[in-house]
Amino acid sequence: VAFSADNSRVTATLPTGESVSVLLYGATVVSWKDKNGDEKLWLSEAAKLDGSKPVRGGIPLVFPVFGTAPDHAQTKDLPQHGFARSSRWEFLGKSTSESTPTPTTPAFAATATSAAGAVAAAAADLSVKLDFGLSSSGLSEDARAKWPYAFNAIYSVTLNTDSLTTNLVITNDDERSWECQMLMHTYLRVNDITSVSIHGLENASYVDKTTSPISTNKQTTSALTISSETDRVYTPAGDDPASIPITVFEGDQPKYTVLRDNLANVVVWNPWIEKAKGMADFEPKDGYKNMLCVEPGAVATWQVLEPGDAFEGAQTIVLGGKQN
Ligand code: TA6
Repeated sequence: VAFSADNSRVTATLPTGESVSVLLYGATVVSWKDKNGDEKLWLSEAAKLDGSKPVRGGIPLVFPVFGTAPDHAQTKDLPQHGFARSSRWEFLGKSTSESTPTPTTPAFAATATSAAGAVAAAAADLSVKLDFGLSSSGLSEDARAKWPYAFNAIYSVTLNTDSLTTNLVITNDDERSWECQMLMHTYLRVNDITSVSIHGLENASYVDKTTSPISTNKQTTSALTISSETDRVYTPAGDDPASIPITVFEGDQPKYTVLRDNLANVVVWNPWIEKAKGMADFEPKDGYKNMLCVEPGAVATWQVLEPGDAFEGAQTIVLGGKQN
């Protein structure tokens, strides 16, 4: 695994060519490339990467509040989507794992120079996990004043050969209980939004935030397509909503399958023309044609954490239709 880290970003590349790049600012994944070097995430050409504002693209982290919650005493003073995506996280380290033993015996090492040896080495199904941490002491004075609770967050980004996993563990280190929401605000890259359909949300109830007042409990009975501003908070049906895979197709080709762990909600967002025009850091303006936010989260309700409790949520984005 090739690896580089400086005081602003960490990048890891697998021997098979896949790579991931994470800013310490917000622990924001800003790039995920497949073995051919094709970028899988959308990043605005005007995204601020200097920490002056949350990144427009990649995978910003939303915690402890999704959106704004003016009626919620504990989080009403926080900026939209909370402080996780605009705080400086610490890089805690990396670990790699491979399922194929690397050549150790001299004979094997000798053949490693042969084609067979090279194939064996390339077959090593490597993965690399990058860990990031944020706690109350790492917050800005302003954030801590607005949300004074003791917490710890560990965020792991794991690059596999055919998927990317992001996992967030939040612990309550306070004597008081508090409640939170979390979401991974993933900007997936697509070739043409008008040929995209999203499967897995059939029969799911959703809140539509594009209507005023927002409308609740609407239903989808078929695959979702995007032809105007879309901003919906879905709760897939069934007794384990987090277990429903969400697959993004382009035409008849599955491009991404989003698997969730303990995140019952999925937000689907595309700003479309007018809202894209209205965001200064959204460039190019027709970039809405090349992105789709599919955002696993626990946002429809509040997760109550008693002192010492932990809440963990994860997503795995699998390339193609494969479902691990
Ligand atoms: O993900 C949906 C959403 O809540 C939209 O309502 C829109 O506000 C989007 O997030 C982007 O929010 P941001 O604060 O990053 O501009």
